[in-house]
Amino acid sequence: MHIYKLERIWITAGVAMLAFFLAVLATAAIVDGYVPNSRIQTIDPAKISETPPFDHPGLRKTGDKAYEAYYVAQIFQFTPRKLTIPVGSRVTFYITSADVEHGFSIPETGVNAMVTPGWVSSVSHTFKSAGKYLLICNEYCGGGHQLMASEVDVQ
Ligand SMILES: [Cu+2]
Repeated sequence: MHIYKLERIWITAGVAMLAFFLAVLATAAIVDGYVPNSRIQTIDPAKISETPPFDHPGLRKTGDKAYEAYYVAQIFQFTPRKLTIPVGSRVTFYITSADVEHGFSIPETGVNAMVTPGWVSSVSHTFKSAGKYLLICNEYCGGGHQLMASEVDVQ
């Protein structure tokens, strides 16, 4: 089979780039202990109800317009069902799942995390405008997936 010189150059460049990116990923995973950035710690999914702070999910004020929100995702709901915060608040969400893989997304805000049983995911956002933000599960998790929603009310 004949391969033109220019084709060979592009194939070589493509394979070299792929090898380079895989080497960067492997280095980050092995040397830096990289895990997907939303997963910050492990938790026993069977003991969520007795593991602080997830034993009392909800909002905690940590400073002036700074909050931490602890969520438990479970078929087919988020706990808490609703958050109310003032405009301009920065919220760091901590989410874990009690059963299966869920999603945690607030459309048009950049808040988007995968929620895996056994892990705590985290994502932060500053709510600069007032409104009722819909918080949804964006990973198919079963027959009632479309019902799985919560609300962030920014006043
Ligand atoms: Cu779902």
